[in-house]
Amino acid sequence: MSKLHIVANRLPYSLKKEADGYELVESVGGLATGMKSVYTEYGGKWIGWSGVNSDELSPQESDAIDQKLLEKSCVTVPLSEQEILEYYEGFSNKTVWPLFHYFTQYVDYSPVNWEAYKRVNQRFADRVLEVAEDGDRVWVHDYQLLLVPEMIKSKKPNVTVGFFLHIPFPSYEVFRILPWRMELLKGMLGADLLGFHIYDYERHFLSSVRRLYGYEIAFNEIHADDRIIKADSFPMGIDYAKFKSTSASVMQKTIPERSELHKELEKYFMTSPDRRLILSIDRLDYTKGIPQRLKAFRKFMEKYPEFHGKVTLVMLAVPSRGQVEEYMMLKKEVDELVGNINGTYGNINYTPVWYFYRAMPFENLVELYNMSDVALITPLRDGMNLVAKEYVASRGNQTGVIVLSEMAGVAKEMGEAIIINPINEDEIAEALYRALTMPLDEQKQRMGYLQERIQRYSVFKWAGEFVDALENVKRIQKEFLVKKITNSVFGEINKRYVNAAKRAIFLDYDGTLTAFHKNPQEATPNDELYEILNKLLADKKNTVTIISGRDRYTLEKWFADVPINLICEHGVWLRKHGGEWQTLTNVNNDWMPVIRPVLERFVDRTPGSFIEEKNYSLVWHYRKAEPEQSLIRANELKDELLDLVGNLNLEIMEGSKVIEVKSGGINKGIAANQFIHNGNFDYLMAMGDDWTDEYMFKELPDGAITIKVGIQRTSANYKLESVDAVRKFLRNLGE
Ligand code: ADQ
Repeated sequence: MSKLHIVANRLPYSLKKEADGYELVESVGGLATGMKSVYTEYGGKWIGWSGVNSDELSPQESDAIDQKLLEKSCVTVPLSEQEILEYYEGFSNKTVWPLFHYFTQYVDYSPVNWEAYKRVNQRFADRVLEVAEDGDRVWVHDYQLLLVPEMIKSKKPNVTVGFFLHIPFPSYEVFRILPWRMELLKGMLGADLLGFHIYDYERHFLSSVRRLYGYEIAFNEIHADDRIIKADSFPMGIDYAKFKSTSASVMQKTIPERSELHKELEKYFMTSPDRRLILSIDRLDYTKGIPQRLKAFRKFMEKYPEFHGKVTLVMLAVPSRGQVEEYMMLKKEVDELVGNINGTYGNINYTPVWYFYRAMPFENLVELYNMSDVALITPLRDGMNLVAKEYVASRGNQTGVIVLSEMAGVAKEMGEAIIINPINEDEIAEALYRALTMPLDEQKQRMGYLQERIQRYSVFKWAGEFVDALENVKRIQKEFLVKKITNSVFGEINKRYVNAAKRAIFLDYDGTLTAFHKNPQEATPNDELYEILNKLLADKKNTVTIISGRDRYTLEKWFADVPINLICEHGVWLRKHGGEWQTLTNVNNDWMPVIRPVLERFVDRTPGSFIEEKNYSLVWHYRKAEPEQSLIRANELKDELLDLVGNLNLEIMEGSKVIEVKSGGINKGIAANQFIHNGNFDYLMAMGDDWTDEYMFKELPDGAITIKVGIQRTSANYKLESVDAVRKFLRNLGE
């Protein structure tokens, strides 16, 4: 079975220095829990940093640590102090982190840090390349390693790469600010599957890919140059059972067995039956909205004096990135606000805010979840926020209310929480009042729904679904490979070609023989193409026809000196070499005055788009228009046209960034079949890249060699990935 390796900035163990060397301490974070089940099950390795500065280790210590970790299937990536400063604290935490959380004012654009980020990402990738074999799967995690997928893929294309981003992916308007945006996207696009917590991040990512790389995107499939890449959302879950069972067991402990914290909390509740606890837990980070939360609590105290002496906010802040200036300032602000609230509303017997600036042991955390009436979770931006889910899992008696920021990814899954805007102090104060006075029945009903949902989609399910989706992309990619013209397939096609006595070859023009151009009139044939066509035409057994949607004047001009047949406007016009233009069907264009004004309206509303008028069709081109707006407009236009075309016997054809309206009863398939009628050809071949060519692929007789250019689904028998591949193919035919 193919292995599955995990790559993350940190390993699932940290190191503790003891008198006789370093000890491994197992991490309990969400990622470590979820991934451990995955990489052990599939026999892979976990590649990451041990958390210790490599400058501090002697070579012997370093070897001993590597060995210990290897016994746990972990492969270390050493980082020096300088690298930690530049790659981790620098580019990861001072550039990507603030930018992706929309804190653009905090972003540090240091080229030195960027260079270190590239170097360290390469080191991670190199370690992966040492352990991953062809056919293995690799799952890369998070914003510290955005370049790793491509660094793996470019060296080992047969390794399937997944990537999951744990933080938000920002809107294109924010992402574009970064000078290294192209490189970061390219790095991510090395993955076969990209996972995000919620659809909004996925959509932002796809939008950046479309705008910066111009790739076609069909739903959530990116058609990159020669590969299909998938993006999808997978909302990360928690180890629900662990929180649930710990919560039950801590509450069943006898009084002497209980923790100090537990006893203190019980004392607090004993003083009065009206006492209430509000819980706030996060890393001390500017994205978490802690000062705003404190201000909202102050507002609540101001508005509802009846709660003085009865309500306490327990605020846990885990120290984080304490050397960075913004974090130091944040700490100062939080300290001052806590002091201010306690000074204003506290007295000898009552402290409104209990503030803990430290990490808590797991059991204490669960005790707090279990004993708090309200969870106040108000990040300004948060990829997901697992605290909200942990609170839900720990509520044994199904009471408790969550006041939750709409800016946290988790809000999408928690319609039963009281959803607030984290900047709106009044709204939060009101929400607190509502939460504290919510009837128990209502609390239980809401919590019941939440528990059912969060329990179902645990971290294990999440990991499992991602791995399944990775398999699925592999399958889609294989489908493409099945039709791909490999050397041996080419050999077969060529053998039939060489043995044939009379051949008909139909070649689409744009996107097949020549790459697309923003201005269609500039997509002229070059010398290489003339040479390829002339070589084909020199063989007297060949009848070669260009079959295109273009108008006849353009093709006539471009191919004036080439002895080739032309079929234009999707089959309206035919000119055999040396002959006159003739129409293949009886058509008229009385309908044009009805349709043209509709298209004109769309041109006015879609800057960059324009209309092309052919003899028997009208075309709306939108290749030069803003990509996302024009997609919406194209759908609107199709809707509007659908209402009109039925009565007028017209057809709507959707090509590559064009919508064409033409008289019914004409298409490339009908035209090609008329052309070969009675021709006694024993070798038929058709090549094309878009939807209009599918008519040829479907309607040519069985046995025809039909070739789709591009990676989209097709009814053709074969696929070639690009114009370059088409040219190479044609050049080699008959050799
Ligand atoms: P974080 O920003 O770290 O994670 P979050 O998802 O809330 O945010 O996870 C915090 C974890 O730390 C929780 O498991 C919590 O129990 C624990 N924790 C918090 N305070 C603690 C304390 N005082 N003592 C001990 N433990 C404490 C990033 C993204 C999130 C995303 C996760 C997972 O920023 O948006 O949900 O990754 O993808």
